[in-house]
Amino acid sequence: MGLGLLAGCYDPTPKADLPCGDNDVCPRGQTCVAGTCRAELPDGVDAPLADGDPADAPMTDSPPDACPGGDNTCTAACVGMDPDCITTCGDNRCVGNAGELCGACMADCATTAVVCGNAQCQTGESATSCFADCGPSPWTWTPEEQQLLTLVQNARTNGFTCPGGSMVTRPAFTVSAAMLPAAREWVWEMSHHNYFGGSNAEACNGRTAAQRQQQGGFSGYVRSAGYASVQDAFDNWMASTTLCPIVMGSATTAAIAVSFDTRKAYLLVID
Ligand SMILES: [Ca+2]
Ligand SMILES: [Ca+2]
Repeated sequence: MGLGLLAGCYDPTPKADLPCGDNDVCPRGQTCVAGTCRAELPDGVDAPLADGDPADAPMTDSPPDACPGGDNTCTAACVGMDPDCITTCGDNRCVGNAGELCGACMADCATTAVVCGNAQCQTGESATSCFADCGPSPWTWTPEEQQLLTLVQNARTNGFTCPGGSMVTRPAFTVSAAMLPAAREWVWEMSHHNYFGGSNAEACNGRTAAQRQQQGGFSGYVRSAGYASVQDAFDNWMASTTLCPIVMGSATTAAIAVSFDTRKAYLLVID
């Protein structure tokens, strides 16, 4: 009898519908009902296990592969979540969207190869994929650009006397949409990358001013960084014996770019 009970305990599938033992004892998982051992229903179940209701399905609110590691891509939205966004200056990887920028890590980012962080918004890069080089879209500082343009146009059409010069009146500039992208790329390098370059106006990634002007379709420029307001920047230009004559010069076409980021930067390009 003892041997039989022991064997019953270890029987993985005790037979049901056998007579109950003494004191209505049944094998584990069975209950004595009217003298016969019956299989028990699982405890605590009062509804079907699966009723097909989609609300019971596991839910996620973003694709699990939105920021996959190991693809050598770090979008701005993935900073802090994507192993590809970890920055180390000197590892030959420029991760501009994670803040590794040309001005601060020239070892990795000062290159004309297509990398995000070299302060050049290149083919295949956009505000979404490479905020570091292309800046926001839509552009954030259109009102400031309009403000600066109005100051420039008013000086030209109303007439202005540059320091050491005589009164000059000019037609308003024809505003060029074609020159605007390169102008904004440049002002973004000054403000977001905090890179001004030297008097040769070279780009952080090694492009010369002449190359930048050719790419942007302009032949001259006036720029500044660090002034607190559009008015301050304009007043500084017009008080300069070298910059004012450019603003008031004979060029006919212009674009103006302004960006307020790490620094405030202002740029007039002309042709
Ligand atoms: Ca790096
Ligand atoms: Ca780039």
